[in-house]
Amino acid sequence: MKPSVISIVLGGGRGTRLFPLTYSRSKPAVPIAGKYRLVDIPISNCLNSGFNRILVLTQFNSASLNSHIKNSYHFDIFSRGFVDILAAEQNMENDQWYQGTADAVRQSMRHLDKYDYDFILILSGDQLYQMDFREMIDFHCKNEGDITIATIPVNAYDATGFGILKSDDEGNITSFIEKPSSDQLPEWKSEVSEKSKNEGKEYLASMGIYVFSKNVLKKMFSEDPGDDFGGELIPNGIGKYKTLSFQYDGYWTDIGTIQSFFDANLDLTGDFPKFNLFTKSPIYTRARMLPPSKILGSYVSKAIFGDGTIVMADKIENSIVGNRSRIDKGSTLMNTYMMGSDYYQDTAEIIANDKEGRPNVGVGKYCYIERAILDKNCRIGDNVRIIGAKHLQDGDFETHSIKDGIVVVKKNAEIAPGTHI
Ligand code: ADQ
Ligand code: ADP
Repeated sequence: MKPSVISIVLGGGRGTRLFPLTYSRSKPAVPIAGKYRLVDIPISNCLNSGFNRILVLTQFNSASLNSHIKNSYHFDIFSRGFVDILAAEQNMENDQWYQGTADAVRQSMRHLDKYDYDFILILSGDQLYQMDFREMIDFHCKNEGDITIATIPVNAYDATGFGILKSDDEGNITSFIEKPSSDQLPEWKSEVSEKSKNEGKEYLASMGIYVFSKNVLKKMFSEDPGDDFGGELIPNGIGKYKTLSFQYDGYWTDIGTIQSFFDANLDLTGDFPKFNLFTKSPIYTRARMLPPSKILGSYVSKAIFGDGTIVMADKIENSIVGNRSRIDKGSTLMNTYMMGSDYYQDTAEIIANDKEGRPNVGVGKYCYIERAILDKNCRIGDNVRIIGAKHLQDGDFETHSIKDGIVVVKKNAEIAPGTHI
């Protein structure tokens, strides 16, 4: 019999490490790969696994996430599927926002009571990976788990940013520590495969992907007032509940920082990207009915183009050019993620801007842009140079921020002609 599953995507974190991309939109709504949003990844994984009842929990800047979900995920009336947003809300018993991941799910439980389900699959809203969750649920059922955590080997550098665990030969998790300090690390090494060992990945990390049997989760919530899964409920439950490690060996990355977001996106432009967009399991997103992309006389290598772009540039290399992007002649984009635009300007608008010397939406003439992220609807004037570099100091300015040596031009920003950043 098919297991009865409800999936919950945790999309409520403030996403401060992704500022300025998350300044006016929630983290799951951040555009990736030129045409998708972060939230499309966990939702597509669920749909491709055959689980079509999905709730997205959110609380910050939910407007653009709401419109994306509403416009993207429609189900016919016979499938009984849905992707719904549950925004933090006040009610008679509670006037607080979600205090953490567990609290967000705890507060949402009353909305789940109207559904039939045996298992809850809890997912993060900020990770890039392709996973068949059926295998994880089967593993949970076959081994009669109360809780199953998806795990992956990581190196010592990354280990301090994750929940780290140890398990016995049968895959039972015997201990768990959330974000250990580097001094604590040596005692948290695990037996891993020869391949992982050779790559220096000797710590078993929680991927923040959990399966709970329904009654177990309800019991845990009634016993443990903790707000977070990683910091409280999971470690407190070890020994009390059968907690299993489901080891995953595919590509998985957490995209919580500008650096990891930038790397994960640009990796897609390579010969053999770690995340494969071209698979039989589609990544769903909003169908936009845009025209095909048009490229006029540009040298292009290792680049991904969204739909409806108009590119007259000299050179586009190692870059992503998002939906509706317009790049004028003589310009170069290197190692850059241009998110694109929400709209096209009409000819009258372009002529008026040219007359007034106001940059048009997109990248103007003879610009050089390297190691940058251009958020949506940017207006980059002619002869602008934007060059990110590792040695640059972090900073936040009116039109852009610098983080990890990457220049992030803010949404709707206007960069005057001739500016050098
Ligand atoms: P973190 O990623 O640090 O660690 P957290 O920042 O709490 O955990 O975020 C997990 C997910 O929940 C994110 O998608 C975030 O947006 C969302 N979230 C955070 N606070 C929320 C709130 N109040 N309401 C709703 N959603 C919220 C977690 C685990 C680690 C594990 C890593 C793997 O705690 O053990 O190793 O994930 O990435
Ligand atoms: P983000 O992608 O940054 O999260 P939103 O989803 O809030 O932003 O905005 C995208 C939507 O807004 C698009 O669907 C587009 O139709 C609309 N939009 C935004 N700016 C304009 C504009 N100046 N003219 C027309 N439509 C716009």
